[in-house]
Amino acid sequence: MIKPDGVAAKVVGKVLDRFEKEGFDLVAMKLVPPDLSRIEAFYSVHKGKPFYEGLLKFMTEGPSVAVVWEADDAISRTRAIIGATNSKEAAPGTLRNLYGTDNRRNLVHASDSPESAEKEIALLFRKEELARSPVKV
Ligand code: FUP
Repeated sequence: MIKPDGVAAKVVGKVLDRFEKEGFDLVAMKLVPPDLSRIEAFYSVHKGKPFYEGLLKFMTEGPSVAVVWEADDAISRTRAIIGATNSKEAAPGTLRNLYGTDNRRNLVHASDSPESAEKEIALLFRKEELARSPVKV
């Protein structure tokens, strides 16, 4: 997911380009209007944490771009491409290092396990919107 800061900064193309260059296959993509209840469901695992309210406020600032990619070892490779959660600590050349700002405004979200990918994809896409189905929705 390219978060509202990435859309506002007009770096959507740069993020997509990076994944395409890594050989990831596009499965689904769309611009998602900010919708509080969906974002609450998306981040339900963080409910009650000190940063939760700020995270919701940021994620409802504007639209995000939801993308489903397919690749071998997609989850670990994506972590390496995007860098650490805190953009200030993300390794040089990672997307968050290049285009993120801090711990909250960190450009992208990436699923951290097949189970969270399944849940997150189901929150954002109908089954018919997936060009291939890497996970059951
Ligand atoms: P990540 O898996 O890298 O997206 O990071 P987490 O799942 O740990 O955190 C989810 C989101 O919560 C982060 F992308 C940004 C936000 N967050 C904060 O705003 N402050 C924090 O201290 C930690 C996370």
